[in-house]
Amino acid sequence: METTLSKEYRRICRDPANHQPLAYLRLRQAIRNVVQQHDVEPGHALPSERDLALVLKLSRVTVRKAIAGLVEEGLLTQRHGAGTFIAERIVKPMSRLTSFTEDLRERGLRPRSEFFERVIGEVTPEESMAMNLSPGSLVVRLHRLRYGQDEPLAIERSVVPASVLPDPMLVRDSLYEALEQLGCRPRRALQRLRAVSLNAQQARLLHVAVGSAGLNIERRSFLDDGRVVEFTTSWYRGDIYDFVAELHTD
Ligand code: 16G
Repeated sequence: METTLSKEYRRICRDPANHQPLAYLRLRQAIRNVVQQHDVEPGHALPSERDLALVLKLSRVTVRKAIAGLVEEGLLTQRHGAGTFIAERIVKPMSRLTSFTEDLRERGLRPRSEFFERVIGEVTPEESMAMNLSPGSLVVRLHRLRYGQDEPLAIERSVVPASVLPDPMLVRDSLYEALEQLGCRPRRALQRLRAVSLNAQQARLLHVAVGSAGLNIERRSFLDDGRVVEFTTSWYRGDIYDFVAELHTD
């Protein structure tokens, strides 16, 4: 990995299109790139801080800073006494409002969805309460099984006001990409996370045993003007995902 990484780091430094003056951010990008390009697989160890500093002619403080940010993002994990590794589980920072597609691409995994439902219909009483919509409003409903490479990772049911997303077929792979194109990418979200045992149908879809641990997440996302843009309920596989949050004292 050391040579691939140092080649990538040097390439970034020489790239005239790269205007990043800070070495630790360039190194972070180089590590991200080698993971995304599958030049190094999950579970592999990163060269030691000392070796990286020597090979890349950087200070250890710079290398440490680059690594710390990627540990926080969930791309790398550190095991005490053993070193730093490319994360095997998918670590999802809870402080960033990202999409499934973005999360997977960042880790070099190919996202894919199987649609069970992609329709337009009338809002239910529960949805109208959750989304602040008047009874009778139209909504788009998506029910999807979400894959990373060819492995099923999550089941998602999303509801989006038709006033924001007029045609369900505008969502091809990513809901957030479709919303972005409409100028309605969510800016803020409220999320509730709950531990669940996956029922028979969910377990069958996610290729795990019935009763396996899952994470049930409800997300309500908002536009800048306060309108609710999505109400999504997801069931993520508990054996693969870690949700992490950074906490601060007041
Ligand atoms: C994530 C979101 C979900 C959102 C989806 C959009 C969580 C817990 N949930 O799965 O609310 O609708 O991403 O992904 O993170 P997409 O743009 O790939 O369709």
